[in-house]
Amino acid sequence: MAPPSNLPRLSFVDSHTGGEPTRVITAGFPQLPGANLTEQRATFSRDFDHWRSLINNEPRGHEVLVSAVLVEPRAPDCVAGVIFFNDAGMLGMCGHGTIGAVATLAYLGKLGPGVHRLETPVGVVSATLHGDGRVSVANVAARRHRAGVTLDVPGLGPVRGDVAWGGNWFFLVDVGERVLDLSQLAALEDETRRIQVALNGQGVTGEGGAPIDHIELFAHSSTPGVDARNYVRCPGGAYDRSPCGTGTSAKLACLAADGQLAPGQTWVQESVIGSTFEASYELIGGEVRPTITGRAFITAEGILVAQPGDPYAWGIGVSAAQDG
Ligand code: PYC
Repeated sequence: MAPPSNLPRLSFVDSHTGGEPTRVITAGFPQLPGANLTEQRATFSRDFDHWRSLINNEPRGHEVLVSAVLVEPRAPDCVAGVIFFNDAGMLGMCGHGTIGAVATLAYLGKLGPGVHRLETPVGVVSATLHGDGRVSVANVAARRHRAGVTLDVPGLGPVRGDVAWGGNWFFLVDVGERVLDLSQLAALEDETRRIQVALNGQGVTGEGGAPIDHIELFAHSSTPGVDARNYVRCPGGAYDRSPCGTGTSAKLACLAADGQLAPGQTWVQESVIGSTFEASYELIGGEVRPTITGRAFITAEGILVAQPGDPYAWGIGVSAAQDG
């Protein structure tokens, strides 16, 4: 669908969770047709992609940002439906983004401490806002789909990893004692890009041929009390500044499958910038149900404006309609 000629004004609140930004659109987004959130996300992707671009892409957003629109929930007892997206397209769930959305709703006075259910396109999650501002997200069920898959990665050689679901599809690679820190960013970006290309080229997917669009390298951490450090490449190529809620969930599914973490045991996951999430899981009906705890801070609120005549009104790469 072509961008409309009347330009939007969108209210937003920005936050960061462990350094990873989230932008929640609080007013101005059009109604999304669809019988449920999965259909609404498909409508968004097909007919409203220029809105995604305006909100999330340069010059009003950037590649690190994850944004969210709030919609009327269809599932019972949910405070909101939430659809997450970034510079490359739609996401399934988003752990840091859910923590950011709950912090945003609290900042706006729309919810207080307690348990709140949120509907996402991949299922209902429940978020507990604690009195000190931390948020615990009881995520959708996580599972390991394939263990020990060997990819032939040009420039790297054989790379072995697990395919797991934590609300998005991940390829998880154990890089042992390697140092994952900010001094390694260029190499980590190059390595995970090569792995992404190899996954696509060698037809390694999640269940039902679902594309794997997140790559997670994890390693030993030298920080006391931390179990592992990770570098997560998100769709589009930016790395997650947070420890990645869905990636940590996928990791828990692998640890559970390998008998390396018991239900209820705490796992502390550190990101490449050093921010942490605390995680654990319950086994419910044989399913791994992860809970991720972190904290978000509000960084800005305002109105996204696009003026008539702006060639980048809908973001770089989307041509403006007659917007005057
Ligand atoms: O926290 O799940 C997450 C996430 C996904 C992409 C960026 N962050």
